[in-house]
Amino acid sequence: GPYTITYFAVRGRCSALKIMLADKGQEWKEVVVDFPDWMKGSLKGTCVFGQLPKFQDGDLVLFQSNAMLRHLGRNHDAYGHDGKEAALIDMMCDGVEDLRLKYIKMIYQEYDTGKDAFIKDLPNHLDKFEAVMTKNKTGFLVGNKSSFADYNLFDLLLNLVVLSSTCLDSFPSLKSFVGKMSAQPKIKAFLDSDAYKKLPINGNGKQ
Ligand code: GSH
Repeated sequence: GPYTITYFAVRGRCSALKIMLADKGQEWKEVVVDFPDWMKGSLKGTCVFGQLPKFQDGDLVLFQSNAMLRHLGRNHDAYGHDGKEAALIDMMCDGVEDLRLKYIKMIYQEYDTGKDAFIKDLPNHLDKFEAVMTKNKTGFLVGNKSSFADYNLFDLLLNLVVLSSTCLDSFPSLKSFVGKMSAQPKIKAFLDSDAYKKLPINGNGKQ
């Protein structure tokens, strides 16, 4: 395929888009950057916001993982049927981003002191996604097929289940969503692959 992903050797902010690419039957190249090399600064200096991931689609170069998801949504028919669905998909993706940022902050800045409080507060965030998923009835957040927001939510939920194995037990729609997404043959093959399994979720080894 025309896609190249440049990132550190973690799942992190590339996992959702790789799951999406896998489900869409796409191939991609990967450039893995090790942290000592990154610290030298020459690649960082070429990144629009000084950070990875970097995503290339031919001569288009993108930074910001959610912009990458949106681009793939446009390219692979995962951005709703019309402008209204697209707006709702954007909204849900931003909601996923809010929760992902809380997760990342806890993992990198306050794992030892904040993990228990994060898990305790998690239902107050998951119930919002549960309500949307239950109301929509199709097994997806918006409309009747998977959008980039679904892949983003799915990836985050996989991380949250690693953090707290029971966190979805009181959210049947989310639990069924994770079960169904995980069982999609192309997604399952990707999640079972060494390429996926060998990568830690986060760069500091915490999960
Ligand atoms: N909002 C950005 C996105 O979604 O892509 C966040 C990117 C980000 O936080 N990148 C981190 C990074 O490049 C790794 S996940 N850290 C190294 C650095 O800042 O020098």
